[in-house]
Amino acid sequence: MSYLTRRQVLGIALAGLSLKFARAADTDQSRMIVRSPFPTDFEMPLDGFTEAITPIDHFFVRCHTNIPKVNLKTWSLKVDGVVNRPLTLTMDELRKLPRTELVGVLECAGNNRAFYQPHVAGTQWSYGGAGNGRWAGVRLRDVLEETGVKSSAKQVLFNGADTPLGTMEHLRRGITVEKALHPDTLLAYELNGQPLPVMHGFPVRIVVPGWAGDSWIKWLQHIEVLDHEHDGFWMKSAYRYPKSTVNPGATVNPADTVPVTSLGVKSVIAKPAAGPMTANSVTIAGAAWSDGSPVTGVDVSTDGGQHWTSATLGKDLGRYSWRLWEFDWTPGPEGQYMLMSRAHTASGAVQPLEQQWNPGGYLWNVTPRVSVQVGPESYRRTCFVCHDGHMMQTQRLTRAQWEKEVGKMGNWGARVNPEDRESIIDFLSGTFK
Ligand SMILES: Nc1nc2c(c(=O)[nH]1)N[C@H]1C(S)=C(S)[C@@H](COP(=O)(O)O)O[C@H]1N2
Ligand SMILES: [Mo]
Repeated sequence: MSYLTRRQVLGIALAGLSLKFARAADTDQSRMIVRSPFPTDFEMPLDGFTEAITPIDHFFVRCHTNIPKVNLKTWSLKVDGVVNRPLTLTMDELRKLPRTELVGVLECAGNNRAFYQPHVAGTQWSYGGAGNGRWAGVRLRDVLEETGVKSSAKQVLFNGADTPLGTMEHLRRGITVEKALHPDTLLAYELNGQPLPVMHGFPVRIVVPGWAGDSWIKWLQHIEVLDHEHDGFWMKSAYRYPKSTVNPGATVNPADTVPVTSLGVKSVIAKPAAGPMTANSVTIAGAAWSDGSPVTGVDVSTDGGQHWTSATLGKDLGRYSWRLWEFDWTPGPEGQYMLMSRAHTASGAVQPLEQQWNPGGYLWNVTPRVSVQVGPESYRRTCFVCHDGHMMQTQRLTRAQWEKEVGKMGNWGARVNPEDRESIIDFLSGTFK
């Protein structure tokens, strides 16, 4: 009998893990925040908002139930309802229609839900329930025109291949006929130049640019044109937003709500992180998007909203895309600084300074606030010669230990001016303790 070495055991365990991931995921879980292993909800980390296009292995995932494996050989897309000529399309037939593409933000309606006060039940997304993809496929309009939509049509309902769990109703979401016939609403079969990944709806999903993710049905297999508004659970009870302002924590009568549709204007600060500044200067950076009205500017404040300065915008990838922005900042004297960003659009929409609470925790888009602490000039000019601030940030030392440490650094060659010593130790021992 032979025993496995630790290395062998580890190797087998890792092989098992990667096998499992290969089966379950197109997404590299190691880069994602797992909000729920099942049903699968993976969040993009904050640094994803510095990427112009979100790579597939960085793209958030939101599933209500299982992830179906669709077999293209047996798959087809049925289109019926109040149409003159119901249709069934294979992938080959779909691909023969004119191909079109756009870059667009997919954002979960419940993104940032974790920030609502009072708290709201549901997936506790921080910022990363959003991604910016290059979607390619055909116009939904082209398919609907082939079927001939009757004038009585009101809503277009989408049905995916995932199956309900327990006694829940099958997830079906509808969009207005107007949005369905909009030339930018797509039946997408590609993301970032690749066949749509399984997790993101292979073989076809609906892309409803400017609208929240709940309308972007994945694993599409049936499109039904209705002459009424679908009154299933997922339209009637879920994904609804109050028609008017409600008090935080209030219960809202369903009659006073409407379905979630458009996203609001929003910017996100990807860096720096909140906490002590780790360098003398920093590029404040992030992304900004809206409901499809072009983002025309992002203003940045470093003093809690008293003064605003325009950030530099990155490349314009189209009106549904997010736009990267950045702002170089060298802080003034020691102290606490509140960084904020505020996007505005061509239609005159401005990112709000206060968030409206709502019972579903949807459509969070308030100006982000990141509080950073700037050390005294003495600390910055002495310690940042050799360190970025991360080394100091990971220490938990008493004042006596910090005194010793500063002495040790002096022995290693750091130039610590005698008149700076006290203020450096004050800051270190008051901050990293
Ligand atoms: N068939 C189906 N489509 C779906 C969902 C789902 O659970 N099943 N989730 C929706 C929600 S709530 C969101 S936010 C997006 C997430 O898309 P992603 O997983 O590609 O990021 O898909 C939408 N489409
Ligand atoms: Mo969502």
